[in-house]
Amino acid sequence: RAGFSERHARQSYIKLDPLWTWECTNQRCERRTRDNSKQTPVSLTTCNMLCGSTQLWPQPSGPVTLGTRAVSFYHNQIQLETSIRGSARKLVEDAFTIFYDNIANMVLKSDKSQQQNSEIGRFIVRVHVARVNDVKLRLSTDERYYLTLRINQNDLVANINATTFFGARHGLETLSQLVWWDEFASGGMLRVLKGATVQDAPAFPYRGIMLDTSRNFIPLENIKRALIGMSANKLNVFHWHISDSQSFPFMSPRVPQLAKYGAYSADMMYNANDIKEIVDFALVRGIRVIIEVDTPAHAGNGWTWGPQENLGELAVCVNEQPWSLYCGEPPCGQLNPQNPHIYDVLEKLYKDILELSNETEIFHLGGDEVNLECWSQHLKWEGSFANYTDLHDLWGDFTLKALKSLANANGGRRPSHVVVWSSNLSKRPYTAKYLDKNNIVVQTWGPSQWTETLELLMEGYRLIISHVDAWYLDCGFGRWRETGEAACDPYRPWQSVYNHRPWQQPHINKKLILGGEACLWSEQLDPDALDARLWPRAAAFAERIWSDPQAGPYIVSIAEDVYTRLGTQRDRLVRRGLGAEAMWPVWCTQNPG
Ligand code: CP6
Repeated sequence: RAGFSERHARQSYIKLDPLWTWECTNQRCERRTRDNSKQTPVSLTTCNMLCGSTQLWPQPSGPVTLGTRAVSFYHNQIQLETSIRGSARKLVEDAFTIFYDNIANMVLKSDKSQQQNSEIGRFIVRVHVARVNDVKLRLSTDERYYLTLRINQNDLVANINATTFFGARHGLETLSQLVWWDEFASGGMLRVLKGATVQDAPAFPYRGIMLDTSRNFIPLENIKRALIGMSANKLNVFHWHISDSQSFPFMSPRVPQLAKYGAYSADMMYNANDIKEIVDFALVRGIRVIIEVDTPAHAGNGWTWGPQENLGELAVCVNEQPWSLYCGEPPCGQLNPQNPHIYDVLEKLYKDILELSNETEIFHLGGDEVNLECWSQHLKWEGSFANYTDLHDLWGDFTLKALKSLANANGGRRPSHVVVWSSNLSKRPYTAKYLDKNNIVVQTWGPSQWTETLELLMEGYRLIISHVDAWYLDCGFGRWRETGEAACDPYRPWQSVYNHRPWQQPHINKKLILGGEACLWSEQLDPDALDARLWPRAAAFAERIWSDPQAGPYIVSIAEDVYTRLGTQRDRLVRRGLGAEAMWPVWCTQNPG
């Protein structure tokens, strides 16, 4: 769709004066007033594309060469050519269809029609994938791709070479960024650079977005939009924080009681088919889905029943007051380790999660913000429970038993990467007792100044980094936790997200950092706000985690090209139907009226 400003400029009855055009000088586009009678206006996008300044986002990590000449074409000239077989075949075809539709939509959603002639015969997209049966995304998956674009006879030929489907899909994403809709080329025309080579590979294997669907329910349609945005930014993990103390929307086939008692309503639930739909939707977009049922804390509504009445409910201190004594956030609730039935329930639940997400390499156990006061006041300190002098050991024992349930659910083996949120249990002396660094991965979320990240690296733990002061996209860190007031304070702008480079510290073993995750908690987020809360900030995160570009030679630490490229990427997200936030006034990038 045309930008707001373009549409309105056209509709206004007053002739706008002066009219701008964009001119390339020293690989930089500058706005000039246009001599209305003589010059054809040039849009900012066209200027940028032909100015030798790449408009790729995220910036590829390998060498890039881009031509500064383009050809015009029609979308129906694009065709896929691939000889690959195996399971990757259908995925490549589906990913190509998504690529094709994105380009077709640039034309179909514009209120201008194509008027120029095509300058090429065919636009051939050749995709080569070496490992055609490697269609499961793993941490070791080779996501590299090599893209070339050149004219051959009368045809434009794009070659995408990759080891796996996942790399090929990234290549298509990059290719789509060499194409643009030129509003002003005699009416409107698709254009594509005539020559390019791009070598690219991610800096980190784990590039995640976490979305909380418990505090406020997020419908499938909106989750899919988040996945669309992720795929456009080469993010590859959707961490689905599917439950919390407020609601339990996951309709687990083996334990339906949890959603029956815990969902906000029958409409606000995810059933098995819904989850499969999301997992399939994610896979063609190069994304794996990791479902987290947070325990033992952050579990309340949904757990207020017990299969054996005499053992009590599955959770304690649910809705207990005053909440600040018993949990991090109202309403309270924490699993009841004196009801041994919780471990059967967890095993069934874990089995459903493993099956539905089709994900057995990484499993998220939750484990954050356990409140020992809640247990201390609500459990009976008799029998074997009388032996606990430090309740961290009760927490640790719970964790080991939950891990046993997980192993049982997974055919007797603990998944190779079990993620837990950082907490007091991920500190010494509990780490050595309860968290085996060979298969436990810690997701650190404390402020970046805290030493937890460094200490865990020193102990040899593998990490996923989600520092609250940089990569939390919600409003949760601010005043409301202290005062109960709703406020988005401090709001982390995209620049803070982008500038965070927690691995730029001396004496750390960077290999232990599997990657990072931008987290979006939903206390103050519902489907209507989701797109804008995510984009373009999650795109800024994506470039940091994909290619980790160096800080530029500018006084401010963000180079000018980052602004231009992210602005272009933001426009692409809007064109794909996402409600991404504006980055600056229209004035800064206004096209000829
Ligand atoms: N919910 C859960 C939350 C938070 C966490 N876990 C959270 C804590 C502090 C801030 C934001 C969010 N809302 N389950 C911590 C991992 Cl500032």
